Amino acid sequence: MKKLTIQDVTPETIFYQRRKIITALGLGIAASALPKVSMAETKRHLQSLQFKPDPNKGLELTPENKIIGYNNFYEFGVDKSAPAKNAANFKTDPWILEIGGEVENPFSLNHQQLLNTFPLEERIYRFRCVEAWSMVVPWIGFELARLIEMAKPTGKAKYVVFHTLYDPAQMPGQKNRLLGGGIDYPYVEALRLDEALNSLTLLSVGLYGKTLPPQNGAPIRLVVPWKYGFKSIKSIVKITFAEKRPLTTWESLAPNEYGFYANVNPNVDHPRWSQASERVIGAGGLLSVKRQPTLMFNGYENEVANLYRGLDLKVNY
Ligand SMILES: Nc1nc2c(c(=O)[nH]1)N[C@H]1C(S)=C(S)[C@@H](COP(=O)(O)O)O[C@H]1N2
Ligand SMILES: [Mo]
Repeated sequence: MKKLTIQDVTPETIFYQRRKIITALGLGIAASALPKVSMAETKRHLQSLQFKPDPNKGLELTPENKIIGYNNFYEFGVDKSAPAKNAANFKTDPWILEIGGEVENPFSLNHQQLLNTFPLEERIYRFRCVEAWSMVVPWIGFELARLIEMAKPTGKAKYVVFHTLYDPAQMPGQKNRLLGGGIDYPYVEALRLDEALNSLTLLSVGLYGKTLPPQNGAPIRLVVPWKYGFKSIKSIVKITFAEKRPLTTWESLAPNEYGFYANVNPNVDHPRWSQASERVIGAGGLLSVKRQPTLMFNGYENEVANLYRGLDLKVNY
């Protein structure tokens, strides 16, 4: 597979136009306050870009209404339609993201700084849930590596640990074990430092040219496209660097079903279902079922296989 670069999906000019728009949205400035051409121009460019068949990847975007209407965000309930409903009034501004632990330079970012500290890019990624459904999402965000460089991990830092907001008053699933799927909150995820530094690993603040809707993990969430979706933790308030691998949420709930690595792998089945193929969430209704073969590392083998040389992927699932 051809290496996925930003140039493949979005010309640089668009980033900067979009960055302005996103920043403006974050500040609550009306679109009319933006430079005259940018909104219409950007829209036109986006339409031609997003729907132009790509000879290298041929990735067809999942419709926006599916990406923002079919969600897993157990803090807001376990049904796919619950997060869009129950997170509608979720307060994501003000927001503080704290960065600390084994770093020389601990710091924090407020809501506005999340959107304008690092250059934003659009990345069109395959997204594969462990439940065997898949989407293609046009994310907007920045490489986690940029934030890591700023934090300057110490020699002891081996893992990067992410924490979702804990706020039972706003998150019904954190108040009620049944509603929240039996998870011990806050939701915690982690990556090895080298996985976190891979240039595919994104901190996302938007999709489809807008800031993230709450149900997709506003104001900032992780996107690790070669791993099952549960690694892509939402609504992050804390990132810490650690020497020891922490116990992550799904691993602690059912260690025989959900491993720490969670790399998409058609040859390693979930104990209760096959991972050899996946159901494509597409434009059709629930009855139009399209299946396709699962790709090794979700199609990003060239970019990430070297991270796992010598590791038995059947044991380290
Ligand atoms: N905090 C938190 N993050 C989470 C989840 C969750 O329940 N809580 N669900 C995960 C799972 S299982 C998936 S598949 C993706 C879904 O992301 P999406 O709703 O944007 O498609 O979010 C992941 N991140
Ligand atoms: Mo998932």
